[in-house]
Amino acid sequence: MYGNISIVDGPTNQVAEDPEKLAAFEAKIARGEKIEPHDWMPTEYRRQLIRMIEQHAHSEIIGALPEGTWITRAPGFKRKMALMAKVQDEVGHAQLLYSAAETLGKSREAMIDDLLSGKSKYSNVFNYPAYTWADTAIIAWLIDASAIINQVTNSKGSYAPYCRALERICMEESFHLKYGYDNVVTLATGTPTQRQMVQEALNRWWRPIMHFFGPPDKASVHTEQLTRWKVKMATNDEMRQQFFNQYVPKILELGLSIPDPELKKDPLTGQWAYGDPDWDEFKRVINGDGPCNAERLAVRRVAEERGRWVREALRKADQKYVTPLA
Ligand code: BYC
Repeated sequence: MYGNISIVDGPTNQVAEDPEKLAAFEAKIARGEKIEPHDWMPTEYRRQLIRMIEQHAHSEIIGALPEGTWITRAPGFKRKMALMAKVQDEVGHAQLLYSAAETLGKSREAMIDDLLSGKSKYSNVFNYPAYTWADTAIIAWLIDASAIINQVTNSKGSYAPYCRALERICMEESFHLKYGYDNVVTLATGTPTQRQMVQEALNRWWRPIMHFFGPPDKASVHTEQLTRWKVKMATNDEMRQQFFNQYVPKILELGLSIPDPELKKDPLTGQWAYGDPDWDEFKRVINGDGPCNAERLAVRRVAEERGRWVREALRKADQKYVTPLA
């Protein structure tokens, strides 16, 4: 129970909804209209949105960590400034997304508790280490590119607060993409050692980036329901294909190679075929057993503990402000 709204964990297809209200809701979505927080919505729509937006918010704050560790080691003052601004943006995105999820009735405290206890998921990609500066370049270029594909698509969706947050996030992400591309181009056109560094980083991140878009459509649990309700505006495989179409040519143009011997475009269908990116690894990582899962959550727990006094001070100041003096 969150506030006075009951949210059931686990599949809730069994919840009996008022058929008239459900039909009106679905007709509204079919007409392309947006749903606002005060509108009637099925319990399952609410639950799914909380799940997805909350995971997205967690991904932003955890996603600040791999790049964040490079702030003190960035090559040069300008790049340090740019990286600091990017990391700050990512944390700001989490703020926007937690606020959007709160409109559905789950408190921010409950969301953070679920992240720290391991109950809530966050994006697989942030459970891998950033060994070199080149890793941060690949993250800022190709992970932000993947995020933009996902977010621009879903910003046309049905839940208005999520769409508004995504629109703003995408504007900032487009700067990140340029920053990441600039870093990759610098390394790819630099010394042989720099070229090797960026190629090795690409080799490390390629598989996690394939996983970023979610499991293949045939294995996706939520896509059917979420596309029907226009929460997801494309399937996982469609977004992955869009990434191939847009970014494979750009990667090859830089003289880098893609670590998948089976990757090829079918000239007739225009679809990219690719090798199995090891979906077992994906499952392990999203269920808590990736190279950095424990470390990422441990860092967040320390941050939560260190920030406790600030939250308490703010809460007390707030109470003092609203409680009339005796
Ligand atoms: N990672 O039925 P499916 C950023 C889970 S941050 C982890 O296809 P759905 C950035 C899925 O949750 C931006 N888990 O799911 C920040 C489900 O498990 P549960 C991050 C994943 O929801 C800092 C199960 O697998 N973007 O850009 O229909 C620095 C079955 O999957 C993943 C977002 O968060 C994954 N990759 O579709 C730099 C986008 N994929 O919940 C950059 C928002 C799947 O049943 N999320 N799972 O236990 C989405 O768009 C959708 O949730 C997904 C998955 C496309 C990811």
